[in-house]
Amino acid sequence: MKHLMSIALVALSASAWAQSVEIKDPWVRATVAQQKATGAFMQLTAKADSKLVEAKSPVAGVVEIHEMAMDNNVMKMRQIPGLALPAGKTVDLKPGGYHVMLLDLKGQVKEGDVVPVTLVFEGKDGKRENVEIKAPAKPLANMPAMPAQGEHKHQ
Ligand SMILES: [Cu+2]
Repeated sequence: MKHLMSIALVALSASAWAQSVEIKDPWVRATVAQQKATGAFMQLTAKADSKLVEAKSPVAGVVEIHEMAMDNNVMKMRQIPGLALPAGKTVDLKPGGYHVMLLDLKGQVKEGDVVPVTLVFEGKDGKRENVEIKAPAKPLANMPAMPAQGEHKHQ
């Protein structure tokens, strides 16, 4: 009974936060066999200023928040401590830009798999809330354009 109660509470707080930070079109890039890392992408729109500070997933041993940035004319990705989500502004996590990096994968992420990812948001008051999303796995080839390629060429 106690267990059931806590599940109900978690579900409640998750849905409350799903209203505070809108999460649209989450997806994970499908991997090939033996590939140890991939990215999760989505659009985040916060109602009040907040930050994405952490992410977790049962399919990955380590999950980090990454950005892509130019370093000596080479596009590199690096870990960032948090991704600012200004109120009302849609922040795009996409290939070639910000992404949730899934490292140390426990197995292949196949097209059509549904990958659970827990996002941890921190509000201005420092309060953290978890939201679990289910991101379908898709191959990158299905994307209409590959933004990373364009960014490489412009620089
Ligand atoms: Cu990365």
